[in-house]
Amino acid sequence: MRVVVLGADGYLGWPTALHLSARGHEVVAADSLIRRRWDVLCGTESLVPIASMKRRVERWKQVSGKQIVWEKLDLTSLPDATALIAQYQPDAVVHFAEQRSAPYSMISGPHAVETQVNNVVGTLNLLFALRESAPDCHLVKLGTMGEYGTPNIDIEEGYIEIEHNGRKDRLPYPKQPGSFYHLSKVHDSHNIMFTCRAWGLRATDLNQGVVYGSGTDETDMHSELRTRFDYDDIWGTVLNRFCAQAAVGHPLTVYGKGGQTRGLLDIRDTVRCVELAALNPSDRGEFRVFNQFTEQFSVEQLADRVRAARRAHGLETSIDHLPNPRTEMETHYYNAKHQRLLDLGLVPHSLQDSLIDRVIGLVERYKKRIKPELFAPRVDWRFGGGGKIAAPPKRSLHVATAPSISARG
Ligand code: NAD
Ligand code: USQ
Repeated sequence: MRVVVLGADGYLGWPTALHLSARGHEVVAADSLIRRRWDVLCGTESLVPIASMKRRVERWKQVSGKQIVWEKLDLTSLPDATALIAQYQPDAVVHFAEQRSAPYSMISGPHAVETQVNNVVGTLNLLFALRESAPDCHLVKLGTMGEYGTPNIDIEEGYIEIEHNGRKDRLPYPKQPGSFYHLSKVHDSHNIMFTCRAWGLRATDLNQGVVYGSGTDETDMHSELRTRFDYDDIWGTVLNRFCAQAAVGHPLTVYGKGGQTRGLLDIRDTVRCVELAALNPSDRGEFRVFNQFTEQFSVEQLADRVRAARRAHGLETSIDHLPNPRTEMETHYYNAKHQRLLDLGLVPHSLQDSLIDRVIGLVERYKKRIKPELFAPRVDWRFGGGGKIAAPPKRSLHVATAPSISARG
């Protein structure tokens, strides 16, 4: 396949680009590099030093003999999105390119607006670019399990059969997202579903759970191929944060009671799931949803797993229950289906102590770069970021002048 990977400079986009290239697909990697600027604004930084995209693709060519084409591009520019799709005519587009932090989206009004404009406008531009230049291309879009929230019934994969007043239908599963970021994914899902119905596009929404792990076989091949590792309060995901905290002897920061339950997966499964989805495209006009996670854990269970892995080496780790900065249920029912990727052949990695040891080992190597002040949460769902994190810079949206109605006939 020829695959365009959008968001290819990110934690998941870069390993996915490498994985697809290693498996013989033609890869075009695109990113605006905005995440590196968001890090500066938040006072955060990948724990593992990451090479520039130019350097990464050069190193990959040298290590593997394979070429990845690199394009710097902001998806919020409609002309740029259109030109990219028209130039490469991809079989599949894998879309990771969004502001993906829930805490970032809850800092202030401008951060919420920036998140939703970046994500919703970027995805809309991509949909128009696909309609214009590659209507047969399969869009593989990264959504999130957080679109569903934590309902008191089983979570299905995208759709639910409902019987109401004696009539039945298969309808989109109800959405109860927990942040302005998670809401942006819901808005994307609706826009994509609509364009499948209205224009006959084909798309798969991968409602992914929380990812953990420090890399993949390909990122481990050379220090300049490593992907980012976030451990801070804004970008760090829960298990990676707990591993970083354990590595430096900091108490694990469980928010509230810790009964919050989420679907999780190993980063090595993310890259495989994306490839499986791309290799098995949906039909024209079909909006398909896969729940992309492999196991579910409560936050407390994750903390216990990290503590047990340390104890196996004779090391004690303490757990702090901090007041929860988020508005979320701390004890609740959670049972989410995740069968469809298994049906396509996913052989999942379950969470093992050896993986926790590996992540902690990586953190220990870069432990001098840890800023312990980034372990405590700075953003509160009710009161925002208290003005301590810089406001996003003003960005203009490069929306092309629309052709006149008469010109389009
Ligand atoms: P990341 O922040 O590491 O990477 C996202 C990349 O997208 C960054 O390199 C950024 O520069 C780029 N980007 C953002 N907006 C862009 C735009 N308008 N134009 C071009 N590039 C842009 O995030 P990640 O952890 O790799 O997540 C990738 C995707 O997967 C996101 O959509 C996220 O919502 C989804 N996801 C992530 C997780 C997780 O645990 N990391 C879980 C579920 C879903
Ligand atoms: N949590 C703690 N302590 C911490 C960090 C988090 O208890 O130090 C808790 C949170 O309160 C939450 C859970 O752990 O209940 C998960 O938090 P997270 O920061 O790991 O994940 P989240 O904010 O949901 O976002 C991450 C990614 C996002 C992706 C999402 C998948 O940043 O891009 O969409 O995971 S999901 O959670 O399934 O929606």
